Parts: sequence; C-alpha cells; structure tokens
Amino acid sequence: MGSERGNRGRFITFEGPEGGGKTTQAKRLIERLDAEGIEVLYTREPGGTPTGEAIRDILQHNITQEDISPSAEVLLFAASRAQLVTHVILPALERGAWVVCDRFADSTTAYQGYGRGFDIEQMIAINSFAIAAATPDLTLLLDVDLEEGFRRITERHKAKDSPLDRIELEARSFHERVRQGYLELAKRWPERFRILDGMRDADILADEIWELIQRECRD
Ligand code: Z5A
Repeated sequence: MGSERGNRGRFITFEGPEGGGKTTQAKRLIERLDAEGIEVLYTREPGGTPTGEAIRDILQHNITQEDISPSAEVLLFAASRAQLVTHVILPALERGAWVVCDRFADSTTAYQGYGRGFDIEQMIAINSFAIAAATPDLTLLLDVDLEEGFRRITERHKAKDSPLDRIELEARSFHERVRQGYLELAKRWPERFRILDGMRDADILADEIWELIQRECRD
C-alpha cells in the first residue's frame, strides 16, 4: 500500500460492535501518528460536520421525537457520510493528511443490512454513492463478544449518567447479527479488513495496531 497513492494521505477506519474499543484505539493511534509528525485527523460517524452532527442528534437522541423509518435511517446515515467525505475526508487525504474515522460505511452494511435486514448489495450500492472515491485503505475491525461489549458501554453510561441510545436498545439478536455481519464483510474484503480481538487489554491492542500500521500503511 502507499507508493502507488502518491502524496495522498491514508484513510483508516475503525469498525465493530458496541464496546469493542474503537474510540479508545482510534485516539491512541492518533496520538502515535501525531508524535511521528504526521498530520492526522480524527473524525466519527454519524457526525464530523455540522450537518452530520445534526443528523447524529436525530438518529441517536431522537430529537425530532418521531419514529425514524428504517429506510430514512439508512439515508440519514448516508447523508451524514456524504457530507463528511466531501467536506472533511477527501480534502484532508488530498493534501496528504491521514484520516482516522470512528465508524464508516461498513457500519451501514453491518447495522442496517445485517442487523435490520435490508438487502446487503443495496446497502453497498448506497454506500458507494455516498463515499465516492473515499474507500478506506485499512479497516480495523475490533471484534468483541456481546456480553463484554455491553458490560463496557453500560459502565460508561453509568459513569456519565446517560441513557442507552436508540440503537444500543435494539435486541440482543440484532447485535449478534451485526457482529456476524462484520465478520462476513471482513471475508468479502480481506485486502482492507483486519480483525482484532477487542477482548484484549487496551495497551496490547494499541501496540498491535501500531505494528499493523507500520507494516501496511507506511511507505
Ligand atoms: N450506526 C449505524 O447503525 N449505522 C451507521 O451507518 C453508523 C452507525 C455510522 C453510533 O454510536 C451508533 O450508530 C452505533 C452504530 C450506529 N450504535 N450502536 N449501538 P456511537 O458513535 O455513540 O458509539 P459507538 O460507535 O457504538 O461506540 P461504542 O461501540 O459505544 O464504543 P467503542 O468506541 O467501541 O468503545 P470505547 O468508547 O473505546 O470504549 C467503551 C468503554 O470500554 C470505555 O469505557 C473504555 O474505557 C472501555 N474499553 C475500551 N477498550 C477496552 C479494553 N480493551 N478492555 C477493557 N475496557 C475497554
């Protein structure tokens, strides 16, 4: 990877079920890249732009107090993504910066496709419309079992005194389909997916991710 991309930056996404440690690891990676003098940007989905953050409030916190239809949900995630790609991700990559994104298009295929039951190929087609040329160079899938993932996010919500969000409240079977869906996606795109064991200690994982980045993303 790398040399054929000229001066374009690297695009790294973190994916996986709840509580796998995506945000923790994305931030650790940012610190290490930053310490190496690499310009790097952290962003997240849904969100990352003013429009995206407004969509996030609709999707996660139900600010319109209206039932969001499943197809509207797909399109809102896609709209947030299109905005992020156009205004943040592509400009950064083009000027040579690296972008680390906490969830991206694969989340729609996993949650709305495998989780909600929408046609997988249709989700992939909607994603490609939204992301244009912004295919990740590397997707780090932090796999974690449901009990441990939920234990972690429940603790986090308790500490912040915040309620579980709309998607976290989905049934266990939904989250199990999401987890399996991610593993299917990793089989479909082995060239960019790397599966990491999110059950392990955060420091060990951070070292493993750093080694992977050295091997696969540095020229
Ligand atoms: N969604 C969707 O349906 N379709 C889409 O297209 C997109 C998203 C883009 C976004 O939620 C929701 O939107 C998400 C999918 C859906 N829904 N759900 N449910 P979010 O942005 O609010 O949160 P998240 O992306 O789901 O993050 P998360 O899963 O809640 O957490 P995480 O980023 O994987 O983990 P963390 O925040 O780094 O860590 C969680 C806690 O565990 C925290 O207290 C850590 O200190 C602890 N932690 C982290 N790593 C470890 C290890 N290794 N050991 C022990 N404890 C750890």
